[in-house]
Amino acid sequence: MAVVYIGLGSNLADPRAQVEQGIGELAALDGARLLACSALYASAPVGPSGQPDYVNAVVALESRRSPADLLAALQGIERRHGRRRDGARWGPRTLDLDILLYGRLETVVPGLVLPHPQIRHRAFVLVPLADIAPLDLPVPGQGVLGELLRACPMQGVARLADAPATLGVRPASPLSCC
Ligand code: A4P
Ligand code: MG
Repeated sequence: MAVVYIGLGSNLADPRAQVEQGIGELAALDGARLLACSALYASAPVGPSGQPDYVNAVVALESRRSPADLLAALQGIERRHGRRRDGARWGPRTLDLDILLYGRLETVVPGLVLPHPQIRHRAFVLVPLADIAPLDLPVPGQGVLGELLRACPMQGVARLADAPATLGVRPASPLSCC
């Protein structure tokens, strides 16, 4: 059993609805239990210019699935949201689900890097992560959440809405475990 943090992002086809539905689908995953959900944030695109702004959020799950099995489940959800992978790197997408942290696991295998290597560069990840994780959360190989947050430019990240109310989790309550 591990506490897993998953980042959600969308900037196509009603991004807020994509993210809210994605959170609901993560909450319903077999072998996982939703522990906490951040607020929803609007953010300026990191990557190619000329694409719409994003909606981002982060959830914490307690997972009995292996990292590879969880990634496969996330990619299944992305596909059901019409995600296509034929565009530019960091280009627009209906729904992106990244495993940010899987407990304290550090691994690099084909198709999976943990922790996600871009966490420290991404305010759209760090800000919602800090809604639901303690500031002393270790991000193996990168630092501690609070330090990463202080060092990262805010990149136009702005709170958009509370976590979806139907989930039955507290919206902005840092977990005491990691
Ligand atoms: N992969 C490896 N490690 C992981 C992991 N920890 N979690 C592999 C998820 N996937 C992982 O991902 C490419 C490959 O990464 C997959 O085949 C998977 O096996 P992808 O989702 O197909 O493509 P991607 O998302 O474009 O790649 P990448 O490098 O993960 O991009 P990011 O970091 O997700 O960035 N700007 C704002 N404001 N908000 C955003 O949400 N997102 C991106 C995408 C760019 N700019 C953004 C946002
Ligand atoms: Mg991705």
